[in-house]
Amino acid sequence: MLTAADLERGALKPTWCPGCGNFGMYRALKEAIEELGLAAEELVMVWGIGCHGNGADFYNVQGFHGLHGRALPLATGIALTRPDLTVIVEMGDGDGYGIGGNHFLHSVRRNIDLTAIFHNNQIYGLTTGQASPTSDQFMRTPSTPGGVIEEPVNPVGVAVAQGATFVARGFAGDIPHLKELYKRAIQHKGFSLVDVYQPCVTWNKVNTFSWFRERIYKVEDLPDYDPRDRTKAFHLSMSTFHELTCAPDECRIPIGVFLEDPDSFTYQDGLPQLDRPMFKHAERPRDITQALEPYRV
Ligand SMILES: Cc1ncc(C[n+]2csc(CCOP(=O)(O)OP(=O)(O)O)c2C)c(N)n1
Ligand code: SF4
Repeated sequence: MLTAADLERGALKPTWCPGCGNFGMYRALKEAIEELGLAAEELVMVWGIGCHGNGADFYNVQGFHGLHGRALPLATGIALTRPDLTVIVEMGDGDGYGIGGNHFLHSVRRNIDLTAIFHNNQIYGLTTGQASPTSDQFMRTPSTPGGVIEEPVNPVGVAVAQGATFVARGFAGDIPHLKELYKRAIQHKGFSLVDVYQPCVTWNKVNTFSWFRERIYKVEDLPDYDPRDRTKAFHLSMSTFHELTCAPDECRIPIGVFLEDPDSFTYQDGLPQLDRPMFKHAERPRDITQALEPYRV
């Protein structure tokens, strides 16, 4: 079984800026994997491109560092050929909701059995602070000096409306809560979205740790909390407006599991040929020593 320490790559330590929200997400995920008792050969991770994607260097797992926005198609291929594995995908908001937005939409409606974790820092971190699809309206950034004009993407609302079977939102500043979200998401059968508010301390000076702490509350503390109620989940997803001028008592940001359908029909369920994982259909491994002989130096 993997321990949190096993998941670290020894001397190769994360190079994220000191204080970056990625550290909290890193710790929460390592602990979630340990507490779920996953073995190294049962787990595969896929990353998109961005500061979050540098996690590919820091996790000691079987994994794939994909192209910008293309982590979900790669993960889909893995999940379909190896339905026996636990597949975890990490993406950024620019990566997954921007350039990869179409893949996000279709992965949700297909209900591919995997866990998608979005590092939502509401900015392009790696490319030095341009506006992303989840940047607040009117936010000034190097690419929007007059302020963002358009409405941000509402990933939780999109996923709920598109028939997602597990939708959660976490906060990188609440590691114990985030770890529990990760565990539930990984155990869910079907596509699991965990959108995580991950403060970028270098480029987003508005949506900071303290900004979130003043506004966040947990959906499970609501008196009528029922994660099976899609209509309520959608209403909840709409109460996330957090314009820059909004005072803490005027805008409250819910975190937690918005939606969970424990009896979901996955894409894999619709493919009876996956009863036997595809790799088991392949030929037995062959000895390629002879084929390599001409290249020996
Ligand atoms: C096809 C393509 N377009 C643009 C880029 C440049 N690029 C690299 S990272 C990045 C933004 C990453 O932002 P985000 O996904 O929000 O992740 P973060 O760095 O904030 O974790 C961009 C635009 C690229 N690598 N590939
Ligand atoms: S630029 Fe932002 S997201 Fe990237 S490592 Fe630094 S603080 Fe984190």
